[in-house]
Formats: sequence, C-alpha cells, structure tokens
Amino acid sequence: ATAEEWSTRTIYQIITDRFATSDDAVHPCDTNQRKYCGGTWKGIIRHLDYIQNMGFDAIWISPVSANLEGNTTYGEAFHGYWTQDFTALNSHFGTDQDLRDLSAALHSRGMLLMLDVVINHVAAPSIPGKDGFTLDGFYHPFTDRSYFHPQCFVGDSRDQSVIEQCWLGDEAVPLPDLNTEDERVVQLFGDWVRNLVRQYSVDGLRIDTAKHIRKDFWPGWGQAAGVFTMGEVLTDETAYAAPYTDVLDAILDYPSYFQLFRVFSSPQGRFSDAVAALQRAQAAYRNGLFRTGSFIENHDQPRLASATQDRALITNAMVFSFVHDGIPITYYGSEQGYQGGGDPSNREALWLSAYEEDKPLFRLLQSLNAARRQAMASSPNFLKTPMQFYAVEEHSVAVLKPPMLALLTNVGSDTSQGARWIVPRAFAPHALLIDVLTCAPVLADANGGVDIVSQYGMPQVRPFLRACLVRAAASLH
Ligand code: ABC
Ligand code: CA
Repeated sequence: ATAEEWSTRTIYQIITDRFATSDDAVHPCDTNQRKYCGGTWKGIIRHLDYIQNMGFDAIWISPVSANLEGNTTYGEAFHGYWTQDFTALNSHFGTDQDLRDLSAALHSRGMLLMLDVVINHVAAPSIPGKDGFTLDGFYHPFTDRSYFHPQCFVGDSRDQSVIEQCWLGDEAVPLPDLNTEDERVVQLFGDWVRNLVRQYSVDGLRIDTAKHIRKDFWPGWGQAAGVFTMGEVLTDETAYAAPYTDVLDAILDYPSYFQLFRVFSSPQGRFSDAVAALQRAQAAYRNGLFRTGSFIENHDQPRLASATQDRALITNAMVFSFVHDGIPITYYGSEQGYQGGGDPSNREALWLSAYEEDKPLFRLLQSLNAARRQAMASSPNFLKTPMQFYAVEEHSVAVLKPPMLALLTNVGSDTSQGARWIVPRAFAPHALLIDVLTCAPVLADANGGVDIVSQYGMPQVRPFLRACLVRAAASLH
C-alpha cells in the first residue's frame, strides 16, 4: 500500500512472540528471562477480532527472518531483531504458510500488514575470533566477512560515519554491520525486499535502525520495496531526524515522543516544550507530521503506565495520538493497562490478560478509533489539515484539527487545580459539539469559539460530529 493509504490507518504494534499462542495455551512468560514465550503468526490470526474490535485497521509485527538460536547474555532472539538467515523465516513464529495466512486474513478484513525489517546488521553469538566464532559461513546470503564492515562498536559516538559503519551491540552480543556501501549488498537487499513484499503481500515496512545506514541507500531500496516505508531514527533531535523524511516515506517521530512522554507521564512536564517539538517537526519534516508514526510507547521504551498510574494522564496521552496529523500507533498491552518498564519488562505476554475487552482503556481506544474514522468520513480535509495549537499553557493545550478539538491537560486527577481552554473561532457560530468521551453536548459561541473548564484532569475531545453515537453502538456490541 502507498503512503497515502497508510495515512488513513491506525496501527496496533505487536511483538509476535508475546501476543498470542497458536492454540491459546497460556504459557508462563517471565519477561526478565528474555526467552521465547510461544507467540506465533497463527496466534495473531486467532485474535484479529480483538484488534479489529478496538478499531485498528493495520498491524505491525516483529521481524520475520530466521534469527540466532540458543541463549546469549541477553537471552534468546524472541524479539526477532537478531537475524542469521535472511532467506528463511523464524520457525518459532510459524511456517511460510502461516505468514501467508496471516496476510490473507488481514486483507480479507480490510486490514494492512506492516513488517519490521532489519537490514543494518545481523547478530553474533560472540565477537569474531572468540569461542571459535567467525563471520565466514555463518550468515545467509552474506556468506563471508567481505560483506561486512570491519569490527568497531558504535557505542555512544556522535560521528555519523561511525554510526553508519561500525557495529551496534557489544562484545556480549555483537551486531555485525552489513557493508551497505558494497554494491553486492545493495543488490542482495533490493532483491530480498522485493521478494519479501511479493511473497507475503506485505503492505508496509517499519525499518529498524534507519539512521545506521547511509541516507542515499534508502531511495533505491524503497523503490525495490514498492510499499510504504517508515524508518526508526532513534534521536531526540528534530534537525537530525528531518533529512530521513527526504529519503523514506516517513519516520517514527521520536523527537516529539521524548517531549510527549515527559508531558504525559507527570504533571511536571510542560506542554509548551511538547508543542514546540511538534511544531519543529511540522516545519522540518518533508510532509510535516503527516504520515509520521505517532506513538507514546513501543518495545524499546518504558510503558507510560510504568511512569504514572494516573488514569487521567494516560487518557490524555491516548487522546492526543488520535488527534495527531500522523499515523497513530498503539503498542499492544496498553489497552490492558500493562505497566512494564524498559526493555525487557515492556514485552509482557498478552495472553496473561485473557484478552479482556471490557476494560476502560480498550473502550477508550475503541472510541478514539471511531472518532478518528468519523472525522475522516465527515471532513475530507481532516487528514490534510495540520493540527494547530491554541491556549498553550504549561499544563494544558487545545489541539484543533477540524472537526476534532482535543482539550488536553496534565494536571492529573489528583489535584484541585483545573484547566481552562479558550479557543476562538474554531467552529461555525453556535455549532453543536459533542464530547467523544463523555457524550456531553456543548454549544460554540456566536463566533464559533469555545471556553471550557476541565474536571478531574480528564481530556475532552469535541468534534462537531456524532462520534458519540458510534461509541454508544460500539459499547452495545
Ligand atoms: C539487548 C537487551 C538490552 C540491552 C542491550 C545491550 O541488548 O535486551 O536490555 O541493554 C534488539 C532487541 C533488544 C536488544 C538489542 C541489542 O536488539 O529488541 O532487546 O537489546 O541486541 C532498534 C529496535 C530494537 C532492536 C534493535 C536491534 C534496534 O527498535 O528493538 O533491539 O536490531 C540504538 C539504535 C536503534 C535501536 C536501539 C536499540 O539502539 O539507534 O535503532 N533500536 C541513544 C542513541 C540511539 C540508541 C539508543 C539506545 O541510545 O542515540 O541510537 O538506539 O541505545 C535519550 C535516550 C537515549 C537515546 C537518545 C537519542 O535520547 O536516553 O537512549 O538514544 O534521551
Ligand atoms: Ca550500518
């Protein structure tokens, strides 16, 4: 699918090993062990109703290539980022047929499949020369050391040539870096991705470690892929991330993430900082924030609920992601209130939740997906209108993306401090607005402005449409 098609979607991010087992067996799963827990592609197929009921119409799953087997200092390759053989699938996740079935099952529901792909590196059980390990003959199709950059570790270097040509990982689990300057490697990866996309009817790609490969590698490779590409550029600097939006369809918006996490994880965070970051991104990225991946959690970062238990803050964070210009991405488990901290604690098994749908955050995501869909349907310009920020205060902000208006605050539920949003001329005079979360009606004033005071730190979403009815229908169901 194209970037255009993806921009209408919302994505549910899955760690394949941790989402669902093939037969719904409830395997124990201690995240600290960093071992395979038994999740599979078949398991995902069994629980597509769960994802679709929440309102998502796309999923992003773990890398699918065959990984290093056995244990390491950092456990097993359950996350899928430790490729050994690009020409084979990770058999822990299922068979070739299972992956095709998953793709077909998604498509028959009108959903899209995004694969995570790792082409910067492979993984090694040891540094070359130690414990009898050698790069020669260990990997496919990169059969000998001539396909790799010489060993040196990226560490915390800020030198871009080191970032691109040295190795990630460390001496315990090195990630040998492929020589993506070598034409043979360029050719092999072009063929590889073309086949991968075709074989499994893949709709989009999340590109791991995009900043660790030279920028001019990406356009040709993206052309070979022929589908939407979204790069992971892990940085907190907008100016560093921006050039990657010229060579890929989109990036995951990490620079804004860091500010948003700060604001939504504590009443100490300031909206002025977050808004500044978002506006920098709107100005610096090739398509502004359109098509960027917007997220507050993923498998590398601590879950929001590990930093705050305040339902009001968490609700505000979720709301924002759905009023965003970009593509909202929700990390599996947040709907169940999962609270894991950083890697590996944030990779909990979802089957331990019993996939309970009658949960407040599950319902919230349902409402927000429905509201976003209604906004798109009722207003053809919704996706093309950049969000605008009004009434920016340290602890509150109004985000207007017509017909949606999100009134956000991080004062939290534990305070007598209120928030007040005054937004002039946002709607038609005397327009009837309905809060998506509470169904409460509000009338805009004679100039189409609103003046609203918050209760208990909860956000308000007031689109001029009947999202409320959609929600009522969804909760009957
Ligand atoms: C394993 C263990 C970890 C252990 C680590 C050494 O080894 O599980 O507990 O600490 C996969 C697995 C991981 C595994 C790694 C390494 O492989 O999922 O569990 O960790 O073996 C991608 C994926 C990620 C994946 C890989 C590797 C890459 O999303 O899941 O990890 O294929 C760099 C890369 C980034 C990469 C990340 C893990 O490492 O750029 O693409 N993610 C700074 C640097 C970043 C760096 C980051 C983390 O540190 O600028 O380049 O990311 O090391 C500050 C933050 C900083 C941050 C800056 C920008 O902002 O505090 O951390 O970035 O505020
Ligand atoms: Ca590299």
